[in-house]
Amino acid sequence: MERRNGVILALDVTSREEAIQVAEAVRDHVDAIKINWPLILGAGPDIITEMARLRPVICDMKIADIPNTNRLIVEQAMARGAEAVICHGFAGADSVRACVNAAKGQVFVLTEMSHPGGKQFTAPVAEELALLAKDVGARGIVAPATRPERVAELRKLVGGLEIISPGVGAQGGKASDTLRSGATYVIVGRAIYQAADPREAARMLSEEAQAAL
Ligand code: NUP
Repeated sequence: MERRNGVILALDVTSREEAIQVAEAVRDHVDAIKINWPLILGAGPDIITEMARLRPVICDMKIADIPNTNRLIVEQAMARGAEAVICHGFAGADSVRACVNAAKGQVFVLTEMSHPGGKQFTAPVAEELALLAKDVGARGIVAPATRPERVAELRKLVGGLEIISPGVGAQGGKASDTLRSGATYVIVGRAIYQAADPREAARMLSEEAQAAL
C-alpha cells in the first residue's frame, strides 16, 4: 500500500451492505481498510476479498495463539486477499514469528493499546513488544494515538518500521499530533463511518494528515 492520505479506515460496521457503502464512499481518501471481528463475523470472511478489490486490507484479528494456530489463521486471511494482519506480541516471539512467516513479513504487532485499560497490562511491556516486532522482521507496530508521547517513544525504538495508530476521533486522539509524533498512518473508525457524511469526514482527515506528514 502506498501512503497518499496517511489514513486507514477501521471499518467496524457489521453488515456487508454497509461495509460496501462506506468503503466505496471513502476509498479515495484512505490508503487501506482495516477489518476487525465485527465485520468478519457479521458479513463472513469473504468480505476480506470484497474489500481488497477497493483498497488494501489489513486484518485486525489480534492473533494471539500458539505458533501453529497463528500460522493457520494468517494463511486463511492472506488467501482471501489481506495485505497484512495484526497480531498480539504477548504470546511470545515464536507465535509472532509464525505470523511473520505466514504473512511474508506483512505483520503489525500490537504494543500499547489505545483505550484506558491499555495502560494496565500493555503499557509496561510496550517497549519489549516493539523490540520483539523489530527482531522478528515484522512490518510495523500498532501504537496509541490517544498517547502521542508514547508513539514518539516507540518510534525511537523501532527505527524505520511502520507505526499505525488507532484512537483518533472517538477515543480522543488527533490525527496531526499522532503523525507528528512519528506514526506512519492513523487508523480511524467511528469518526468516519458514523459521520453524517463519511466521505467528507475521510477527506478532512486525509487533508489534516497530509499537512502533518
Ligand atoms: O490499541 C488498539 N486500539 C484500537 O482502537 C488496537 C486496535 N486494533 N484498535 C482498533 O482500532 C479497534 O479495534 C477499532 O477497530 C479501531 C479504532 O476504532 P475507532 O475508535 O476509531 O472507532
